[in-house]
Amino acid sequence: MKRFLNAIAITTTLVLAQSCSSLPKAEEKAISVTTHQHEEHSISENHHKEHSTSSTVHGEKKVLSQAKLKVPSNITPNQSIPLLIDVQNLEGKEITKFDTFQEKLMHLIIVSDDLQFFSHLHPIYKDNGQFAVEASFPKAGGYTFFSDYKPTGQTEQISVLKTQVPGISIAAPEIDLNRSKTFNDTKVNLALSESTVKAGQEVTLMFKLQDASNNQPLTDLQSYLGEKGHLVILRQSSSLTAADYIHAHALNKTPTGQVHFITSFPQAGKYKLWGQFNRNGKIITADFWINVV
Ligand SMILES: [Cu+2]
Repeated sequence: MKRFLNAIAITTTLVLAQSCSSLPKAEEKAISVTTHQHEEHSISENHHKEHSTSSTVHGEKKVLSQAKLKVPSNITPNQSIPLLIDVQNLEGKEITKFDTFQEKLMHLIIVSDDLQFFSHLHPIYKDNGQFAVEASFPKAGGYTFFSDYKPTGQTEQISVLKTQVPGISIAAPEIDLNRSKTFNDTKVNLALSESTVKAGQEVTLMFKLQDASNNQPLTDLQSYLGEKGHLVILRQSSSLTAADYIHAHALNKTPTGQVHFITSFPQAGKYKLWGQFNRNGKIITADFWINVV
């Protein structure tokens, strides 16, 4: 149980243009990825293991930050786990000033690597470049974190972090391409502007939200993090990277009970989408799969 393996470090630096869909042109974001997997450190209560990300150069925009994730050395499923994320410049010096965007200093998306689990959290800034948040992990297996933040005066950064919840992971259920689902008292229907979604092609994703009791369009949608809705998209992959991650913003003008997004999918594959909406103070997370050819 208390063993100590050598760290395996995998470093990937990638650069890509993320589509930021409320804008007519794709907005470019700098993205950095590195995975440092320190498997199974020996334990002491406050001993965290670290995973870190590295740098990227993106066009003329130089990326000047990296993030490190600290998690307890042995994560038990379904328990509240304290996470720390340290943001630093490339020399390892903490970054202490961040701009608020979409109402928060940091947006953190956590998914299980099979894309069955999704969580959208907002870590709180503590001090010395460190953010803290609690998360719980439903089952054993790999998890990927997309940490989204904006150091003051810089472009938005996405750092990809990974951790492992020990134990035997259960096989993921089959991919379900159903376009109409009910989430508690809300029925959500996803319609696409294209009958076949092709890689690289712009597509409008239309979420139609109805009250499940009477099938009437929702009239009690409110803004969520400053917008009509948020959409996170990930491509199914054996090892998730920033290239698989899309965060789209809702279009402003849509019919009652509908939230629309425009995006494009960078490559063929199976993608999972999580649309998030605020129904009268309660956040609805509506997940769907899309096949891109
Ligand atoms: Cu957020």
